[in-house]
Amino acid sequence: MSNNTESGASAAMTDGFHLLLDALKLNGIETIYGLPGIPITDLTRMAQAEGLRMISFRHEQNAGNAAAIAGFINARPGVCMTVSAPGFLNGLTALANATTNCFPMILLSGSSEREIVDLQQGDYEEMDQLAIARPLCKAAFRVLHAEDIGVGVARAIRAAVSGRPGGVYLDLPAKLFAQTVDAEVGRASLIDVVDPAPRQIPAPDAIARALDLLRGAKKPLIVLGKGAAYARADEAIRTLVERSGIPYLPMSMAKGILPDTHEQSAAAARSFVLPEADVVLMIGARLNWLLSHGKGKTWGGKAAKAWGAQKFIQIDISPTEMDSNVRIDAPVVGDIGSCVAALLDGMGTQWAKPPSAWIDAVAERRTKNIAKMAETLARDPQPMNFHSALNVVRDIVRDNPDAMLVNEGANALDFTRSIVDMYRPRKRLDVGTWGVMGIGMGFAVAAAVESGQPVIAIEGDSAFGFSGMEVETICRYNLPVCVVVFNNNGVYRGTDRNLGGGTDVAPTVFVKDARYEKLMEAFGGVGVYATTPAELRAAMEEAIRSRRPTLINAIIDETAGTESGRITSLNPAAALKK
Ligand code: OXT
Ligand code: ADP
Ligand code: MG
Repeated sequence: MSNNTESGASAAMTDGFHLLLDALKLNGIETIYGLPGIPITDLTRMAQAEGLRMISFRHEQNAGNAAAIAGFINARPGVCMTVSAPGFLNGLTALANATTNCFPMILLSGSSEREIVDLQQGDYEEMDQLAIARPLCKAAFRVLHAEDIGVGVARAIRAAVSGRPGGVYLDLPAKLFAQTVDAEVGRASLIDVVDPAPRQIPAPDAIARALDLLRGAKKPLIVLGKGAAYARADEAIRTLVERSGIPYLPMSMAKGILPDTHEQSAAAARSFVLPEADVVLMIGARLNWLLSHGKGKTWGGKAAKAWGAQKFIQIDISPTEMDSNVRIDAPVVGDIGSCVAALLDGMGTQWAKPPSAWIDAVAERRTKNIAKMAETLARDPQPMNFHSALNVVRDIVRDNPDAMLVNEGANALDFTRSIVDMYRPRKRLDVGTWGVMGIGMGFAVAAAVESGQPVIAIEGDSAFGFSGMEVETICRYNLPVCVVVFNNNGVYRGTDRNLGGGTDVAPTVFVKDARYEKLMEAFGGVGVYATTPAELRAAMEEAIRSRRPTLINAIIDETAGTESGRITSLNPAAALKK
């Protein structure tokens, strides 16, 4: 672009559109997930022209979820771009969810003109977006001048990935894009962020304290969370587990850091090890609801904690995570890679393994549960149930360990988590900390785009409905995604009755025998209606082989599910029944 100067000479100019794209490119951002419209339509076109990959969605929440999980997969911020007010709000749920899950993400949103918004004069899509985003994300910034775009993007990147990762909002009023700047000045204003997520080395005394506690343990346990998967310290974590000989429990998205078939995995003995352990080493996992807040029945009842019978060592990058639910006896604050390396240094090579009584007890419970599970999986009921269907998925994932697995639903989630073993890190992507439905197709798109690997999405029929229209996106970009809808005719199951006796079906019940596979066929993908494990197996194998967008409508016994899956007790009415 060039403008005539007063002297008549031509000076190269740039503008807000290009400065933003240049700033992203300079920092290694290759893909933008978004949805065009005023004021960002041209920005999305220019992004393609400038060599960025623009993945355009049907609803911003799905684009946001895609960006969030791209952040988790790559440990770099995933970027989502939305239009003002309604588009921004659609993307905001994903930004808040990313922040809750500690995924680095940047939501870039066009916004309306400050002068009009602030006087509430009724601008097109008027909304004070910055104020609304701020409490829902880790950081929020607005850029008003094209010369500040470089700083705005740099601040967003640092805020998203440094310390505890999270979601960042960057507000870009429409006028910014058309501002012009001398190209040389513009280029000089951009920042190539140096060391965006600096290592945080733990204090030596914190390491010594943790090792003292671990050394004295009779029944130690390691809990691996999704922070451990995010940290990409896979080798160090494996060495720590194996050298220490301590049984470990992977949280859902930590499955696969070590293969689930590892002999030290205590996943199949969860309800035994949590209350029994005397020293628990938490690595990148929070003692939130998913771990019963570190107390109560799951952990051996009141007595266990009150008597200090259970001690906690916690490795986390966020110092304020310590003592959030129970006393942390040995806090280790730092990045997981550095902390685990320091623990390994301190342990040396002659570390004594835990007492065999503990190892044997865990192994016994594990073997018993695995045998029980094998028995259930071997059954072949008519109609197909969660177990017989997941027995197929389990084999397919075992045979394709690099495939990405997306998973949401209630029973469809909980049974998949315990039945389908994972073999590699960062392959299992699910509803996370909030247990949120709707991540499915956004995660599946990003998993395919970012990894290039086949994606298997195991979806409850309700869960699928939250993002189902994105099968068009999957077909449009011809992504190797195999969606399996576990169709049990409703939320949890399909047999509930209208308690008022009217003609409306119960709130949890859907149209019977819905033909979800036709949705995929409508856009040129492959649709399969599967009523038996053999049909499901053949369809999944073909989907993986062909890499064609596929939706398998897996018909599951509508009576098979339980209310809220494994978390029935969290329903308020459960308290009334006690
Ligand atoms: O030790 P024990 O004996 O206890 O046994 C455990 C393990 O040891 C054992 N195990 C094994 N055995 C043998 N072999 C192996 N390999 C093995 N591995 C494990 O198995 C058991 C269970 O193990 P697990 O899973 O590790 O242990 P547990 O006790 O379950 O762990 C506790 C938790 C809390 C960590 C775990 O349960 C967990 O992670 N839960 C997550 C639950 C969750 O997030 N659920 C989703 C939310 S539910 C609800 O809110 C839904 N909504 C509402 C809604 C939402 N969420 N979002 C939005 C935006 N709007 C609305 C809706 C609408 S779900 C839902 C839709 C549901 O309908 P669908 O049609 O989609 O789904 P269906 O139910 O399929 O119909
Ligand atoms: P899960 O749900 O699997 O238990 P959580 O999301 O509750 O996991 O916990 C993840 C934790 O990991 C968070 O407390 C976060 O601060 C921490 N974390 C994330 N990345 C790192 C890292 N690189 N180093 C240390 N801690 C990290
Ligand atoms: Mg269902």
